[in-house]
Amino acid sequence: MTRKAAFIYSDELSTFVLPDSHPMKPIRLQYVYELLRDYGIFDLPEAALVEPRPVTDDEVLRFHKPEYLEYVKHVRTGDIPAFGFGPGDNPVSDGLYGAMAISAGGSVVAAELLAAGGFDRAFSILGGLHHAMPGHASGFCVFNDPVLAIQELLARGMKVAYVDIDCHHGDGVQYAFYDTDAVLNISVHESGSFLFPGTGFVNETGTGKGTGYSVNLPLYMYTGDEVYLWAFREVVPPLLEAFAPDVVVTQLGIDSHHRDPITHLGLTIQGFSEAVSDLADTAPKWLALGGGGYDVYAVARAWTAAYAIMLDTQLPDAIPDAYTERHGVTTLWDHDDLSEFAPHQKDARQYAEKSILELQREVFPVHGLRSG
Ligand code: OKP
Ligand code: ZN
Repeated sequence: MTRKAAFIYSDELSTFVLPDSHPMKPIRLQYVYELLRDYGIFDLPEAALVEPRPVTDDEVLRFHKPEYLEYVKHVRTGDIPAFGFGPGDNPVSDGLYGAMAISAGGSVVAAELLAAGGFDRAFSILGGLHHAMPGHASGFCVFNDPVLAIQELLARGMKVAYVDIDCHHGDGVQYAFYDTDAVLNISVHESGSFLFPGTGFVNETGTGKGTGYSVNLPLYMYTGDEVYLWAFREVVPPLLEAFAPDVVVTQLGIDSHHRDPITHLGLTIQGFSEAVSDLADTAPKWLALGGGGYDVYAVARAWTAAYAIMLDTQLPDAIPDAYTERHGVTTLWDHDDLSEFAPHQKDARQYAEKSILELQREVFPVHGLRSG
């Protein structure tokens, strides 16, 4: 059965300006849209392009502090930085609020479409800003749209699981739901021992009635497809099946790609897509968000592949000529030589195995699963 899948997109965020030295390249979003368009995917009857709207103050205030919202709304280039802003990861600029309001609004629109019933699947590549905290910006993230989208779904009576496969730990989302069993929150990421934000260890399992509802699967540097998919499959599908959500919210950061300039995992577009297909299989309704990804063509190819999975359609490996002429990329899948990662896979497997065993011991029993 093919199901209607919304794609939420506007140019407004792609043209947001950050310093050239900043790893986040907003133009990557336009490259995703163009690749999907050139593949002709929006011509499929199940595909629907939907415009985002700015998030409202009330929606933002479900998670963020009023004084933080006021600051973000009025800040201008050259103002005194506060609330986590400053030179480096989170610079302030004119146009910051407008862009961030669209980013977060896209995710809330996606939640509304799923709750309203016309769509089973929705993808907002504008969002996935999982590090934002109630009162401060962090790691390129201003408004925590995954939290705002989850809040919207909860408010409409849906049972929600969140799965974050960005290379970085989804610390802001974990913070939001750390003490509740209303949301199952799973993050698979490069270990905080090697990467920002330095959290997301296996022993962070939640508190009070939330114990066992925050799940972290940290991985060793250089972890490649095979070890990644083995670890992912040991942990994610069993927990999702046991929790039995109405809707799965996924953060699909592709900074786990072997070419990503700021991280160290060794995934390919194929490996990423297999994990995404598994998520599709376990999600009755599916709200997908973007996230990290600092190799712009890895982003374009990965999120094109992800939207094709949402539509249950296959794309040819050869990228349409018009796109290749403009951008130089030729294939959807990776065909790179990954031999430099091979010597590390033994360590990667051992590291993952330790995480898996600990999760099976500490978290699985909470969900009625065998303790390994
Ligand atoms: C955002 B997302 C030290 C460098 C930290 C922040 C990386 C944010 C990644 N100041 N850089 O999860 O892809
Ligand atoms: Zn990331």
